[in-house]
Amino acid sequence: MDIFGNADGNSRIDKEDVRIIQDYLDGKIELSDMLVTTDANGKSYYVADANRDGKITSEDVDFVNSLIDRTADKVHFLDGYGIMSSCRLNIDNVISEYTSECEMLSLLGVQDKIVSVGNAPYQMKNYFLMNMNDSSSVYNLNNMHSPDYEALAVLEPDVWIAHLNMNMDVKKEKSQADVFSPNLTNIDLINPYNSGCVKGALLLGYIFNNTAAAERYVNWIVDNWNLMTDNTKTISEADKPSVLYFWYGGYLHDTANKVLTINGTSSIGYQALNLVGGHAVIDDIAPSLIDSGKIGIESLVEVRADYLLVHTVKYQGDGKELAYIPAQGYLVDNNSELVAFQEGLANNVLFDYMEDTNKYITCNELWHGGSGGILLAAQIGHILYPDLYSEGYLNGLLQEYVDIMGYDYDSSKHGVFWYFYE
Ligand SMILES: [Ca+2]
Ligand SMILES: [Ca+2]
Repeated sequence: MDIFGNADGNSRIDKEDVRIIQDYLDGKIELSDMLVTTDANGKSYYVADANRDGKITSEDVDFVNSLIDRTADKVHFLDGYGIMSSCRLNIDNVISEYTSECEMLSLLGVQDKIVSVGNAPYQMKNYFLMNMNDSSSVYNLNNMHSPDYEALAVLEPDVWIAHLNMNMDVKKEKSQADVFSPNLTNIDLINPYNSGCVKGALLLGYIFNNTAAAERYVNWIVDNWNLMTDNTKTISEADKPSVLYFWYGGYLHDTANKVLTINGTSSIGYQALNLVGGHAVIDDIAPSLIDSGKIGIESLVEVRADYLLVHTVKYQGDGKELAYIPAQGYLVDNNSELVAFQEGLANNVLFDYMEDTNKYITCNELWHGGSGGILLAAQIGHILYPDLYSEGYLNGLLQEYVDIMGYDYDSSKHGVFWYFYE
């Protein structure tokens, strides 16, 4: 957790951080022993410099004490994109852009502070905002990247929790709020502690004064990551099925369009696939594609993959709703659209060689952050290795996640997230 004053870098700001700084001031430890963090520009800082004046002095001891008793005006930190940020601790009104930010505020028990959300959580507020006393007056940002700033100013936001690192300077200037992005959408499935969703949960846990809840969420991610990592160790490389994993659109939607968007090696989809022991075809045909990117269908004509996965997003971050994406998620109880859509993948001539029952879609609600990294991996695990990941495990994991995030919701009665063939 990159909060200045958190001298040992762990998940809490406490007397141990004060002790480390005092030990340095007393000459018991060297400057070279002090933890360093690096921002997005590669500039390094001592984490113990709690008041951010460039030196480690007794003022930092005082500052950390004021962070512990929460009397500090502001806490300073690097946000999830490595941008130097600060945030007040006395917070009434919060802008929460996307579903993952709203889930995190539910986890931390502070959804009543929300005054505005982006279109995706707005459209699905009966789930994502269910812990607000009254979500009827919440303002819809529509396009979270470029909202109506004048309408927002009326809401007097204190804090704006952004989903991505987009238009941050404009948001700061126009809203006068403390604006930062914890990068909750990011998960690192090589080292989960390095994930935006893990570090961001702990950061928000401090800011909103509920570190214990944030730690429960982090432990859930790490425990299940360990389980999956151990399972995958039992699978030899040669036995791993090969998988093509695209975003819906392009050629899949319109065969006149000769490109597809494929999940690159930094994407959640690629990482989830690897975590549970799938072989991503992109490793063979476009290993340098780090972010998701376009690939011409001519590169796929000769490919013979075992499975096709397609990721779908109905409510886009820019406020658009894609009518052709099937109804799915927490608030949908009828799976007929999803089943028809998934079965429709069988008609695509490019993947005609593949077993029809090896073609699946994955759901946007299970993409971002901890839910994406772990629940998506479990879904893919069940598709590829049903003996290792039973449907009972997958369903149990989903309910565990819902419970941890603080939602009163029975996922055995509600929700459409996946469809498996008998
Ligand atoms: Ca600490
Ligand atoms: Ca200082």
